[in-house]
Amino acid sequence: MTYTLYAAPVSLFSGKARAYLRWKAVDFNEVAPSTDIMKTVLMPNIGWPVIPVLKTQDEAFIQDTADIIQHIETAEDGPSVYPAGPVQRVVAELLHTFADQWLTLPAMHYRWNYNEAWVLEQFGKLAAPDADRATQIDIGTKRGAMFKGMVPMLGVTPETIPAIEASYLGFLTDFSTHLDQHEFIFGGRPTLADFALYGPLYAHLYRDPASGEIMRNHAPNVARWVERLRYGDYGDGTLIQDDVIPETLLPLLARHNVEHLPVLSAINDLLAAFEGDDLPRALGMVPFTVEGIAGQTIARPFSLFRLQAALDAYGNLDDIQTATADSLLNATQGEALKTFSIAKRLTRENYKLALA
Ligand SMILES: N[C@@H](CCC(=O)N[C@@H](CS)C(=O)NCC(=O)O)C(=O)O
Repeated sequence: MTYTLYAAPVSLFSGKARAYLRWKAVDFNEVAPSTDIMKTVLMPNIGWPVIPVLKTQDEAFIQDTADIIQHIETAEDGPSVYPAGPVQRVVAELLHTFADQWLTLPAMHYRWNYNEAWVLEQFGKLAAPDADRATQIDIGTKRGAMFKGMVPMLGVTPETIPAIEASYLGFLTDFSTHLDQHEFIFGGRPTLADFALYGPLYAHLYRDPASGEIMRNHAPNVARWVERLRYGDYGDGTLIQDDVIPETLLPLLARHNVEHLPVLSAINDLLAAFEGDDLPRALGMVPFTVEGIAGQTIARPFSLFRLQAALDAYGNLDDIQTATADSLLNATQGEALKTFSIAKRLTRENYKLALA
């Protein structure tokens, strides 16, 4: 008996889940979310159209990549995806937040502003695998409209595009410098942060043809890291010991703290003011600044749910570990994280974000 992963090559979070399951050597079949699968499996069991979804041997359905990972970590043998060091765990969860909730800006920008025709056809092939090409493009255009519509909501506009591109290329340079010295985020095998980063860096920024060319030209090292995860070249297995954080990760953390932390803080203010029981997917718009250029981005309370995992890991540190984490935060413009408190504790209920 195997697991079933409802997922698609074109989907960001599918890439994250698939790469993790492969590394974990879990036996699974991947099923594409055709219109029929959406109607007969995903909608009845999850309640809204989303991938990836994991079905277990007991016919239980799991949605949200963090929940899928956590479930498999408990249910299956093998090395842990979570780094052993408690401070490393904080860093992993921060990079998880950065990858899932902030690198989606360049991911969506490059997909929709450099690869639109290609991606619409991909959407069509998924929805109607047996239809002719013209029909697929037509269906794909309809299916893709929602995702395309998200691009300006994320804050990708003619004014912000040069800054988003400059920041992404800066990120690629920083990550490349890290990969000059380490095969993965914490050394000789992938951990949570690698799979999280693989989400945006695979489907949208490597596999979409025009994006892949940019990555290979600007940061061939990062393209090779994508390929290591894609083809199962997992390194010698030795992680960096003694809870050491490689210096080369500091620029990645700093980019998160400078660009995304003020956004998280503004979303937290909206969450504090929110009254009601059912959390909407967005609480309005909040300002951001990237490379000196200001924009507005959608205030997703889900982003705080990822941050909550990082803050929980930080809260679990003992005094000595807290001092280490604090000097790391001081060195990466992350001081605000030391006292950050999520306005209302968040959880997942019925495959949705909810107030705990
Ligand atoms: N937090 C979710 C995100 C899943 C997600 O956003 N999936 C996209 C495809 S990559 C989707 O199906 N989105 C539909 C929607 O957001 O309405 C996870 O980690 O699984």
